Amino acid sequence: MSDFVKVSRDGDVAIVIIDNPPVNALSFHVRDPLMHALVSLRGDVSVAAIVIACAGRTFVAGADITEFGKPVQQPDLRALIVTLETIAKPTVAAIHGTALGGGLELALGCHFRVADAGARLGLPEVKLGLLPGGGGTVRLPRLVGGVKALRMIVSGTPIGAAEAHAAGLVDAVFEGDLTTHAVNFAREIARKGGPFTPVRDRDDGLKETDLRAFDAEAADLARKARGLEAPIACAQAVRNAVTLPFDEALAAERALFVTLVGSDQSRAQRHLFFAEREAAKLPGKDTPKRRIARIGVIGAGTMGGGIAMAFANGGYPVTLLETSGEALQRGLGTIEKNYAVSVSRGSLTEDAKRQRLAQFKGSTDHADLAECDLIIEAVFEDMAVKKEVFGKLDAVAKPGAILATNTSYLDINEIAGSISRPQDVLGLHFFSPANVMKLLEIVRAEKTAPDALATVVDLARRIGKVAVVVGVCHGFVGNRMLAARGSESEALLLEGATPSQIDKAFTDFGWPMGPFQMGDLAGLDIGWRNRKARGLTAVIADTLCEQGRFGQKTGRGFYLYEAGARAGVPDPEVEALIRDKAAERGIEPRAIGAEEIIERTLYPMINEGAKILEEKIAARASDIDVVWVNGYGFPIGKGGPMFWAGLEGGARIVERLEHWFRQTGKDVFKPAPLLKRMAETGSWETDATA
Ligand code: T1G
Repeated sequence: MSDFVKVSRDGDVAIVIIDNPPVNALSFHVRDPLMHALVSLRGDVSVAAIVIACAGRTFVAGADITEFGKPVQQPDLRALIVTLETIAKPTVAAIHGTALGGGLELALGCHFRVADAGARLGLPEVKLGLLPGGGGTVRLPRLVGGVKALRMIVSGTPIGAAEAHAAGLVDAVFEGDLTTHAVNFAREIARKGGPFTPVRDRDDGLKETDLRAFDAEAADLARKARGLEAPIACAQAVRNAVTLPFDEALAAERALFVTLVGSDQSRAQRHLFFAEREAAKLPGKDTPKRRIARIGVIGAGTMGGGIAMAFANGGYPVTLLETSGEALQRGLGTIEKNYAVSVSRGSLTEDAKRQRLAQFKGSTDHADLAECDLIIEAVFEDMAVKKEVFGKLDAVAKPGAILATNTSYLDINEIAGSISRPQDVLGLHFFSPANVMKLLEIVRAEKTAPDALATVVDLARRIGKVAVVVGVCHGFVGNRMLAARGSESEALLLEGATPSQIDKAFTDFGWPMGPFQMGDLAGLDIGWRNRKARGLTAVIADTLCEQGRFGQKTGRGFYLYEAGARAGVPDPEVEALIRDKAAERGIEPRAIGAEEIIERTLYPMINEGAKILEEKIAARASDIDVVWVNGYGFPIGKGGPMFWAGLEGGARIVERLEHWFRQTGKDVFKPAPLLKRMAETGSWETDATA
């Protein structure tokens, strides 16, 4: 017996309970006693059937990810499953919560699987840069067929119990006391008598697999892999299951797994898994939270409407305030249209759309915000306007209401200092579209109360956002580093790189799009307005805006957009403009390679990240990675800018920054002390975080 695996009896049925909080990961201290229990029960003639279940909130959620990269301690998961399949008496996995990864693979080692109606089952290893390494790629197709197994394993998306039952992955779905149902199920199966066929010897699913359809689907998925190795390996492993004998396919799976688990991409994705969870942790773990029942949003424009939807989608009633009935109706109309689009795409039911729309209450009277527990303003990005709004909130909001600004840049300490309750003020920086983008920068101002901060961090999780707590500075973490990343864009254009060449260097790196494609998509006028407000210029972008070329929305920006096209094509007029401006400055254009483009854009961005850590604007380097992966599309296979800096090598980054500093004299290339220290130690730890 062990604390992590307990065996009890219900007559002739043995019940093995795994109890390894919080998610019953298959750590060594579970595998070892579990193996002993299975071997003992296998030989126990008084046992007619075996049920494997879990205590706590979920069935096994996978191998223990913290064990990866360390020597494997036997028995490993594969040995457990092999032992399971030597047991002649019926074995039944009783699944509740989420059976994921190694947890589902353990269940596939059983003859039967029964599930609670609310259970979800999946093989999400691809999200860690891996593939199911416990036989999941070879056993799952035998039950659900090759194409469904391919989709489940390459997407990593779990399926519900009903779908799993329909697909043949589970043998029964129950409501209520799952263990009792599982015991009765096992006893009935034993009574009927065997033999009981292990999944490895079943071919129900394989027979129905159409290899041509499979290969077509696999090719399509490969095109979407965007440089990630794991999705390709997953597809190959499932194809092996469909075309090779079991043991050959299993050996091939193992080889692919070993390659992936040692890869930088998987290390990067495992880093991000823990980084996202770390980012949401605050000092003072048990800080009391304020009660949040109703949300107020001021401004029903693009951002305000998206923020309101994000909360309505999370089940919160929202009071949406605008300055006029006409603006309010326009905002509510846009929200309704957005939900209608989701319904037409099949990602939302009509009923859910009605429920969400019912969460909204429109108003043009600030007094209606008095009942709100959290009020977020998404008004014009101007300090005077923000202060005016907060002055009104100070007068109408209930005591203890949290007052949040969605500002991207402005000084939240100044906003907080303009009202009587700075302890209730913080920033909630959503990313557009706010109802879609996962990232939420939570900006802690100097006087923000700890419970207000803890409340919104918890709230972020409840509405499905990835929260990162950041400090006050111009642009916080994401936009401040974005400015550093783009500071050389114009210089690179004037020196001879075309927008397409720069964008291609980015997409080849793994970004979904390059800076000029992104500018055209977001609208060049946004940056133009920001630059003018700060007295800055960007000769090419400013000229384009003066010509009314704002990007996709005007059909012309850095690129030309044929009617309605999403992808732009190079515009000879823009390239001529760049050449003219270069000539005016006596700059002789030259060929500029991708390596130089990356050095003059991403290295300054990492340097700015080092400064952000030195200034304690971010608590951890991994927080910066979480911001960039979830807010700006930094390729997950590179783990975020600060993790990638480790792969690239701090010394190389310092050396190249010093080179460009000598070439240009620009501060953006002057290596930050912490970056130099990281180049020596390999670590981003600062004195404060060490
Ligand atoms: N290993 C170790 N720790 C884990 C873990 C895991 N598999 N899953 C979660 N944790 C920790 C997590 O870090 C957090 O810790 C706490 O548990 C609660 O997690 C061989 C190779 C199950 C849906 O990828 O998707 O099996 O921050 O905050 O929101 O083929 O956890 O409290 O210290 O996420 O309720 C495959 C990963 C592994 C599933 C629950 N399995 N986990 O979500 O809680 S690889 C996965 C999740 C594998 C085999 C392969 C989620 C969850 P802390 P949480 P949650």
